[in-house]
Amino acid sequence: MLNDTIAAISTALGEGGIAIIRVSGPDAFNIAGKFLTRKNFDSSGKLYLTNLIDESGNIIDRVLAVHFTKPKTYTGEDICEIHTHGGILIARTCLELLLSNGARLAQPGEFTRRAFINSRIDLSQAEGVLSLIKSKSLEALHAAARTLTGELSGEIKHIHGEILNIQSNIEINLDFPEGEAFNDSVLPELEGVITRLRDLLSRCQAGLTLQNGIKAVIAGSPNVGKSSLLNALLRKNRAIVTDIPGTTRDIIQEGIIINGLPVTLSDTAGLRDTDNVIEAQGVKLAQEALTNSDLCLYVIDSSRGLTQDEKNFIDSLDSSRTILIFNKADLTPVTTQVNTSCEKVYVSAKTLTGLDELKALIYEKSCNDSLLTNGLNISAGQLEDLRESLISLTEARHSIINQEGEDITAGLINSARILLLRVLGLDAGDELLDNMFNRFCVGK
Ligand SMILES: Nc1nc2c(ncn2[C@@H]2O[C@H](COP(=O)(O)OP(=O)(O)OP(=O)(O)O)[C@@H](O)[C@H]2O)c(=O)[nH]1
Ligand SMILES: [Mg+2]
Repeated sequence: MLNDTIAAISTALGEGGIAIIRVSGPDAFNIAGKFLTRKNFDSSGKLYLTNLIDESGNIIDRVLAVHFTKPKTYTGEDICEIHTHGGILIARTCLELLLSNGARLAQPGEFTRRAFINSRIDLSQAEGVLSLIKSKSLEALHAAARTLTGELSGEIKHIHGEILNIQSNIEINLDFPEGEAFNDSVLPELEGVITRLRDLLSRCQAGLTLQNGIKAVIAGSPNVGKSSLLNALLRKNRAIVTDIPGTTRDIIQEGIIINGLPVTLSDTAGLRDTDNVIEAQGVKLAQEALTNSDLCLYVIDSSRGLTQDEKNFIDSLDSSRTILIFNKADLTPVTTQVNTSCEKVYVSAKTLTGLDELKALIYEKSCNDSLLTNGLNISAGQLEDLRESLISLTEARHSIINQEGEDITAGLINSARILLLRVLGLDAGDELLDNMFNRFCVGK
């Protein structure tokens, strides 16, 4: 596979200042060279001004071209980049010339996949590249950059080294069972590794939250001010507001960023039994959205007090994922007792009071502040491997305490170690790699 030379347009398609066509592989210089009038690219990494010509020698564009000589390149192979003037036709023509002269169109993420195969980066750094491109906030960008620069791999390698130590201590004991009881020294070491891996997992969890954001659904009875609240949080009139109960039918989704955390807000139809077919569909959609949400923003009209239906509904909600919002705080409140451990906040969508407190609560409920600023990027699959690794280590700890036998402990520790290698991509099968790199765009 690596004997061939790949090419793709690496910049976004469309009209822009410049477009970059990238060619990587053993024949990169030869293939690209056929269409560049300049023959001398002595300095690796230096941009040269030259003409881009077609097979008949017609000038297509005046371009900048650069050779990156292997092995210290993005992919670890020879790379030629041609920087054309931005324009779909120029970039496409250039790419077609390369493809009809020996290059193959790169698959999504294939340049980065080659970087991984040629050991220029490990799998967690590849994830960092992807996250960097997809980041929606500065904080998410920082988390991706920390991963890309190897902070995550460094920590995993460190933990892997410690596990390897423990494993060899246990295995020595398997070979010389008459020696000292191994658990005296191994147990505290293992506990240290468990703590370290748990911390790392929290940082990765925070990174994933930063990258994917959270889904918050605004729900509640009709007319309590859900749509008004959406508009207030967005600071624009996105949803229709009237004093007629049952105004909102479809789900209205908009994104906001709270301290770097992307939050998708969904305004939904007021929850009630209704004979109106359209409204009933809206209510069904609202219920589905709630099931799939990370956070429920349950709105109550504080000037009206709670109905029995509302009390029952609140009882059914998971308090760790719910914020009770007493809206219309500008009006005289009617106090009703609610026995719930849900966080509560008073707001007025009309006078825009209490919105900062609400935002702070949304943020607090979704992530831990210090972890968020230390977030590391990882894919959901890699996070799962880290989690499994932690479970194996915890089981190994139990097996030592319960004296289940050194071979069982050694087996569990070995599984934990192999899972860490998978995160780095050192034990990755083709399927894992396909899953990983298919999420990239062509040209990356
Ligand atoms: N005084 C006051 N009125 C509000 C406030 N928020 C909303 N309202 C009014 O309450 C009425 C209903 O507002 P909506 O935002 O449409 O309520 P909703 O919950 O989306 O209603 P449905 O879509 O029908 O479920 C409108 O007349 C709003 O002007 C508030 O904070 N204070
Ligand atoms: Mg509404």
